[in-house]
Amino acid sequence: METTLDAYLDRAVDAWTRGDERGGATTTTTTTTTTRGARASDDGDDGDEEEARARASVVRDEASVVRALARACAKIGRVVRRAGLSDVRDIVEGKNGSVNVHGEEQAALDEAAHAACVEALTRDGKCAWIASEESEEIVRGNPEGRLACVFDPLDGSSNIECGVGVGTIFGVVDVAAGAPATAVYKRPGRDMRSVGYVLYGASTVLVLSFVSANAPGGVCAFTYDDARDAFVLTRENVKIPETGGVYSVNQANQDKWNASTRAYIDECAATKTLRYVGSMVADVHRTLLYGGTFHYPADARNGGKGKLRAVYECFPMSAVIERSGGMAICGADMPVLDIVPATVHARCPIHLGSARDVERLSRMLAA
Ligand code: FBP
Repeated sequence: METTLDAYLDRAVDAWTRGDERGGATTTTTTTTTTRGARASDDGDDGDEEEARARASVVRDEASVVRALARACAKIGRVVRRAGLSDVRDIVEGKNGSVNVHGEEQAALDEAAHAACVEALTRDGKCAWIASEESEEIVRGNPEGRLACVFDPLDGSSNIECGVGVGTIFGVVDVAAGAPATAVYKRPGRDMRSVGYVLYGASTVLVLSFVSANAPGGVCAFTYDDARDAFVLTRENVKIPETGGVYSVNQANQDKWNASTRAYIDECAATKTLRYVGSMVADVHRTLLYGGTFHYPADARNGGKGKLRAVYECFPMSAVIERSGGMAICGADMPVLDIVPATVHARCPIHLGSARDVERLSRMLAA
């Protein structure tokens, strides 16, 4: 019997409620630990139990957020597969009129994907804050919410017209009751709880690490089944190979990189195969399954920070890769997940992939 995403999340929430995952869990529930932890010492077991119940209820909320995002992504997948057909806009926004096939349609789909995610998360009501690449400001959700969701609604959208894989990238963090919008990003990426992405490619695939590295089945992949309008579990405990024969980078930028980055990529060029789609989700998904590395190095642009956004592109992807046994750095011995961004749209360099390959780069960057 195939396991749907819904059944998987029910199972995961049960495991949390039973406490199966709590032993090694790394997540901090800012809404409870600080306030209740202190009391635990006084009330003994009662305190612990209450805290456990609070954690489990946050995990239930989180399952609801992941379900809402999956519904939005299933909708986005149906539209992306029809990209180019005149009714695309009608499906999503009921608008028709003055867009040409290229740029604007692209813009319309970015906006449409953004709106689909915000609408689903707002209707779900579990998020206090919603941060998107397509919105300058962080959107206020339910002030009672104990979670916040960050996402890039349609990553790689410049590839839609030519039918290359694009995706949605997302991450969830917990926030204390009444916390300001800055609580969403003024913290290390390691605070990310559920992370993942949806690839709209040959098939629509959701890769999910639920709550923490200790989730049932670890990093899982679900394939969208049109007939059942459901994501079906197709891979569990996804582990990135220790090393790989592929490297992925926009080599056209090499004149903008520092010498050690160039030296590493030159070494790859001499010993490995280059694969670069130019859509982060597609390039990272291939790297996760086949091994190797993906890079968007620091370069002279954007104040030396490179191109990709820390909070809703690099953090979720780095967490997926780390939880599958790989590594993600932004400099020598500098894990991406240790960065604390200054703004929600801050950029950061990224080198992720097979541990042995990224370790080699880290040593070269340190030299
Ligand atoms: P968007 O999120 O704005 O689409 O940009 C991100 C992205 O398209 C990534 O998916 C991809 O890895 C990168 O930019 C490609 O950049 P470049 O064209 O400079 O190689």
